[in-house]
Amino acid sequence: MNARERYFWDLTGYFVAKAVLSKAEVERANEIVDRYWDQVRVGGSTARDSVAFAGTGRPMLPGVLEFPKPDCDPFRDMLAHPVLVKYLNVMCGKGFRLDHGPMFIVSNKGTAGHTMHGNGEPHRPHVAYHHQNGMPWVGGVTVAWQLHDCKEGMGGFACVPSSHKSTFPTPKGVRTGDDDMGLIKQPVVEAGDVIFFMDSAQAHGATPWKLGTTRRSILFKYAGRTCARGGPSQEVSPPEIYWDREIVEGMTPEQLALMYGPYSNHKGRVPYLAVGEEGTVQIDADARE
Ligand SMILES: O=C(O)CCC(=O)C(=O)O
Repeated sequence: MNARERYFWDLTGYFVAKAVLSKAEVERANEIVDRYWDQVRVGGSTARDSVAFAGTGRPMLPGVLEFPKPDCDPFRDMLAHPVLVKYLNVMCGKGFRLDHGPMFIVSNKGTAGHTMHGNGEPHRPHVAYHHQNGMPWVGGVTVAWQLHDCKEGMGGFACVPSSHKSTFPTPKGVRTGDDDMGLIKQPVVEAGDVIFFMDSAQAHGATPWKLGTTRRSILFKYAGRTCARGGPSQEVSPPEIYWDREIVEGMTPEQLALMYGPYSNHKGRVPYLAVGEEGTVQIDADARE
C-alpha cells in the first residue's frame, strides 16, 4: 500500500483497487455464476424505513466456496489473493482472518438499496478505527470483488466517506438516504475492481440497483486476528463448548457470563455484567450490543 493509497484509506474509510482481476478472470467467474443462477435466493428488502432506497428484495448466490471443483476455484483464489494480502496487512494488521462470508450480491434492476449502517453506533472498540505511531488499524474490513461495471448513480455499494472519524451519530436522512446532505458516495467501479471498506466503523450500505444488467459483488468479511464478529465463533462461543461442560457445570449465571468465547455479533445472546447499587455483581439487564 503506497502513501497515496494509505492517505485515501485513512481519510475516507474506503478504497478501490483497480483491475485486480483480468478480463479473462472476470469472464470465467461470470460464466460460472450464470450456470448456478438457479441457486440464487431472494431475501427481504434492506431499505428498512427509507423511501429513497425502496425496492425489491436482495438476491444472493450462496455457497460459492463450496461449488464442486473447478467451479469454486475463481472464488477460492479471491480469499488470499496477493493484492488483498498486501492491503489487509496494513488495514487490519498481519494475521487478519476471514470472519464471515462470502456474501454474493446479485441485484436486479429495482433491487432495494441498503440503509447506511455501521459507524460505531454504539462504539465497539473491536471493530472501530484507530491509529497509533503512524499505523492505521480497523477491526473489520470488507473486501468486495466486482464482476460488473457500474457508473455513477446506477447503484450498489455506497458509503459516507470519513464517517469512521465522526464524533456524532448519523442523522436519520443520511442513514435512510432520504436527505443525505450530499454525503453518500457510490464509487464508480469496473469489472475486476475490488472495493475495500471499513465494515462497522464506517456508515455504509447500498443505493438501489438501476442497471438492466445484474450486479455481481462478492463480499468477504475479514477481521483483525483478535476480533470475532460472527461466523463460526457464534457456534463455539457457549461456555460448555468453548471451555467444557464439566468446567462450567454448577456456575452461577454471573460466572457463566465470563465463560463465553469471543464474538461480538451476538445480538444480546451473551450476557454482560454490572455491579448493582448494593455492590453485588449481576447480569446487566440494560446492556445493549
Ligand atoms: O455492497 C452492498 O450492497 C452493501 C453491503 C453491506 O452493507 C454490508 O456488507 O454490510
